[in-house]
Amino acid sequence: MKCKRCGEPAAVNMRQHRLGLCGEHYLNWFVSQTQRLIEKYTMFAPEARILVAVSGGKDSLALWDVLLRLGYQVEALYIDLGIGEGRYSEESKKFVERFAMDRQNAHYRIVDVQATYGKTIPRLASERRGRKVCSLCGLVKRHIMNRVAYEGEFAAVATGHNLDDEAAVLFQNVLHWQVGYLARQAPVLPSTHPHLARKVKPFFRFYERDTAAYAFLRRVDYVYDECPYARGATSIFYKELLNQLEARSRGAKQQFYLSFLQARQEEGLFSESRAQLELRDCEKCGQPTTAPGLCAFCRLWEES
Ligand code: Q46
Ligand code: ZN
Ligand code: ZN
Repeated sequence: MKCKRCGEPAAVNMRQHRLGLCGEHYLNWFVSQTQRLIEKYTMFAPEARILVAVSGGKDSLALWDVLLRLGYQVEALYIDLGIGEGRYSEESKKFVERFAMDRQNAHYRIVDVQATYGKTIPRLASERRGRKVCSLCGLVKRHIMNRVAYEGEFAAVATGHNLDDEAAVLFQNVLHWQVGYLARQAPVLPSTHPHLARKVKPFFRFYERDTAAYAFLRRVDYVYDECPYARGATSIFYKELLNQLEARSRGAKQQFYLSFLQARQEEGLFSESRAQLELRDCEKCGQPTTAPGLCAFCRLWEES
């Protein structure tokens, strides 16, 4: 296949778009597509300060790279969860530090969960038998992102979720008919409380292999190992299923997710379930909670 722009051999072939591009034109296309989506979905304004959540993986580092190239005022946040007896988290952190060292203006901050709150995620989970590590981890990460965004007065938190991630979550939510989750699954989540950050996903239209191609062509070095707790996760199984579907029917993954968004936006699917729950301020941290007293995050640490 040849590059559609210049006729040179294509380095990336996006079957879902029937588009092949050489390395140079692919990188330009990827960056301008991201900008187009930021504007189309009014994710954030050109002068806004953005906090990008980075894990050391390809998607979040690629997003940081693209936002810097687009000239946004962006700062990264790495949350050290203390996973893999520190090894996995340490490794991941090194990729974040190396990324920043190679680029001017790549500012970042690190929140070390153990140093800040007293325990690593695996330690916390071992004391909370019956609760899944990933559910505790998600709760802690969300809290920290909201806190840092609030304290640092960032306009939004950007994450590197791609279309494969979003389609797998959608598949899971549909399989269990999780109406509440379906109502809140979107590329832009507005802030509904002063302590709750606006959340945006500028890569939500890219296939995972497209973000991998971008990272490869830009020589972004990232952590290859997965979090040990991700192994065997159902979300990975759902991704494999969707990839099988995609292999049979080109563009199926994209259609599955984008049709959902369209039905949500144009036909008001799940709009009734989006009605706001009454939120109160947590007595300790000020973040919103539906329960009186402490929020789930503060309760977690009070109990431990
Ligand atoms: S980091 Fe945390 Fe993930 Fe690891 S423990 Fe689970 S949620 S898998 S994105
Ligand atoms: Zn070209
Ligand atoms: Zn709280």
